[in-house]
Amino acid sequence: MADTALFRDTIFALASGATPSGVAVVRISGRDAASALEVFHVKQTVPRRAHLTVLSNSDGDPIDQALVFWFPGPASFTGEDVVEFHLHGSAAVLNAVFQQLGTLRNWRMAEPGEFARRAFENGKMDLTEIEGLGDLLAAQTESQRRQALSQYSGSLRTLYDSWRQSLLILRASVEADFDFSDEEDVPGSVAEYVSEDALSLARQIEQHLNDGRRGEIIRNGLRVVLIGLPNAGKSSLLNALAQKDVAIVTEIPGTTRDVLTVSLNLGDQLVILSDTAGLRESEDTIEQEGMRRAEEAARQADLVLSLCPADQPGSHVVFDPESDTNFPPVLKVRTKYDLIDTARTGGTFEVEAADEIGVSIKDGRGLDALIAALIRFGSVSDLTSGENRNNPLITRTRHRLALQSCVESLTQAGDDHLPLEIRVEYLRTASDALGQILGRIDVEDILGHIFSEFCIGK
Ligand SMILES: Nc1nc2c(ncn2[C@@H]2O[C@H](COP(=O)(O)OP(=O)(O)OP(=O)(O)O)[C@@H](O)[C@H]2O)c(=O)[nH]1
Ligand SMILES: [Mg+2]
Repeated sequence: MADTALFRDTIFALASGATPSGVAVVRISGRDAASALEVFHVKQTVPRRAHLTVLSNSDGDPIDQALVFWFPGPASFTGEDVVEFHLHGSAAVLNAVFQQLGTLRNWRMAEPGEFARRAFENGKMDLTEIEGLGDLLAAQTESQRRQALSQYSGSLRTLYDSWRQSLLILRASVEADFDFSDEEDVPGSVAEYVSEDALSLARQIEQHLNDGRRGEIIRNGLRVVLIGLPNAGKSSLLNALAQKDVAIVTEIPGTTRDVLTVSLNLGDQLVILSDTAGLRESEDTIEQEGMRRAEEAARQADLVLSLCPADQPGSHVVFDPESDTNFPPVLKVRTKYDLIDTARTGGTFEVEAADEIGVSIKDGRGLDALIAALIRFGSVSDLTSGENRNNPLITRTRHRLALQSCVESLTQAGDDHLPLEIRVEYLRTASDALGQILGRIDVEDILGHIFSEFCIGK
């Protein structure tokens, strides 16, 4: 067990939700955790077994009836000695327990994420598993839950560890060949197999990177932005999808000025949907600012829905995506589709084109098809289940950047114009990049950030 100042104190915290609650779990971890049992006069406990007893204070007066768990380290969440009290969830019970624990020397309340930090430092979990745990606690949709659980259970760790392992073996064998070559009997194949192995791993990692950001979309939500002419029906569509009157709808063009965002759970997919100001030539300063914001939001989206009313054919507005390869994908939506039936004879109405989805919020048609298209775009429904479980997705920019730098190093390592000594060095930086994702090396500066996102008690 790592023995630094980090582990000097025995820490305690409420590990369950806000009181009052049916049950409140107090978690205690540290080298003196066992003395919590003596302090409350708990007679005997069998490790990892529930023990129903009464906790009493120093005067022998009962505090509460509790279930007590005793997890001697290292077989515990943190790897240290851990005690858990399952109490009745009232403020008074918790105050009495915390007051007693606070009198002990070198005992204190835990900081946010401190239990997880200890688990990490004691090698119980790597950084991807810690992040998976954080995501699991924050999960709101089924797909987030599945993905987080898979990462918490080690899916990314297993994959990255196996890549790191094969790099270590490759380096070791090259270095062994180096020693051998001192004896003037140079095996010609060394340079070749370094190239072959490094480039083949680079290809595997590139394939893993080339996932359409689906893991990040599951975790952060699919960012969808509605754009179109004034009165195209953007705010009406947002309200229909949110099933709430969130945005103001009027027949006056230019109603919406600000970007308005709602979070929706569509078919297990978290969708962050934004309504924007209608796009048209305007002298109005407020409207111009609204359009600037609309464009900015659209450029940051994963998917843009470009709305065009059925009675205004050919008026899809997009910020010239043709000339901008970085513009997000656009899905065309033909709104007010109910108007088609009433005025088909007028000749100005355009039927839905092959690449469009026709919707009407008046009679609800096309809304299911639109939702299905959004879910398909996020294409998450089966990604985190079944066979895809063995194909874990990247869930954070942190992972993506490290994997990209790993691929760069591997490409250099595979370059047979470079001297072998340099290429071996690139193998090392490649495996360090993987080590950083796992938190095995050089991550002190990001640890504070990751653990501070946890709640107290985790
Ligand atoms: N018939 C019909 N009318 C619709 C439909 N959707 C919206 N409308 C009407 O079209 C008008 C404009 O709707 P909004 O949702 O405010 O349009 P918008 O695109 O948000 O407009 P701005 O905020 O001005 O850019 C309102 O009078 C709505 O009632 C539809 O599906 N069918
Ligand atoms: Mg609007």
